[in-house]
Amino acid sequence: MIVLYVVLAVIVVVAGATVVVRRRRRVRRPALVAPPRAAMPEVLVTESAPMPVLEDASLETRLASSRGVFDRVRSLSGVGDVSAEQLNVVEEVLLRSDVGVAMTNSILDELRTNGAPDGIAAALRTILIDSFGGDRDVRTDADDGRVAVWLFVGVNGVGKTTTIGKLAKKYHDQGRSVLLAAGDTFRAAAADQLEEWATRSGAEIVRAHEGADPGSVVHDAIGRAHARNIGIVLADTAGRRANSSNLLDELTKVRRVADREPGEVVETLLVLDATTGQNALSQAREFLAAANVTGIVLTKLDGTARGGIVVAIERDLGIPVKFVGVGEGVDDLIVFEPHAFVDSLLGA
Ligand SMILES: Nc1nc2c(ncn2[C@@H]2O[C@H](COP(=O)(O)OP(=O)(O)OP(=O)(O)O)[C@@H](O)[C@H]2O)c(=O)[nH]1
Ligand SMILES: [Mg+2]
Repeated sequence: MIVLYVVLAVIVVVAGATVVVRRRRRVRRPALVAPPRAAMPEVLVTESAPMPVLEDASLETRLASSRGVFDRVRSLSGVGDVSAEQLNVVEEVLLRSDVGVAMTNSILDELRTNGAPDGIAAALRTILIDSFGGDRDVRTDADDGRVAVWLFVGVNGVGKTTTIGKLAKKYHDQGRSVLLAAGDTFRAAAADQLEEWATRSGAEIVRAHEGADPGSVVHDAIGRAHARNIGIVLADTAGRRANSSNLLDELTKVRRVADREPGEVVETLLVLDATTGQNALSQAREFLAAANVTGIVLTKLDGTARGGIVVAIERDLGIPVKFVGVGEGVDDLIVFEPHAFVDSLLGA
């Protein structure tokens, strides 16, 4: 009998324990499942929201050489008055990055006068951002019934054709129809190169034989765009001629043709190669005198430590930098944005 009681007691205890365990399991299960479910919306939001951050990060990587020059400024500590020693570092860094003597001196004056209440990198960041003008919008639409024409001008090798290819892709991807005009008839390979970009980007192209009149090519391109209801013509031009006045005369003629109805030149973009530093500025002055430039495209910013040239260009020429090239790939052209640019040099 005693044995029977003991066996019954053991059965009751084991069954009770199993219920407790089961209950515990049943109670625990939803708790294990719930956290990931609750976290889902947060994950989705962070996945879809951070595009600008990613862009900034990639800009910083592309501008690594220029950022490297600013390492010494970023590591300067201290707030309040800026010491002579610190000013020397800032001066050296700005000159090395090709900000230019005049702009460097005015920045040093400002640091001396206002000090650096939040640190030197922060003070320099504010001064550089403030040095940029506000209006850098690009016009993509012409007046009613007319075709918007963008002319790309600049000396040979700066990146005109490549920039046109990148923009054609960008606008094509946005659903706009684009036509490329092979206005560089100086050598046959120029039109071939543009045609490759047309194929890659899905844009149409009008080209002619080597030595053809560039004005006629642009005229035909506008006519075709108008007939086909294509809103924008990106016109390439030659970067070389026997001499520079010859080149500029030709550009003036092309411009005149392009601005005749149904065409309307809404942007004339001077393409400059950032790796040539201050030389780009003297080149630019020649073009500005002749070509009614509305904006600068600064290419090859990825391959140079002289990123400060952007600051010098805007200050000295008074023309906005509208796009910067940061690589040879089709997506390596970005709309220039002063905050993102300065942060890529001086951001933590
Ligand atoms: N790294 C880098 N290379 C670039 C960039 N833009 C253009 N290039 C390169 O620069 C070289 C010259 O570019 P092109 O587009 O042919 O220059 P272009 O002004 O049309 O030259 P011409 O037709 O001779 O007047 C090419 O090898 C391009 O790949 C850029 O932003 N970054
Ligand atoms: Mg070219």
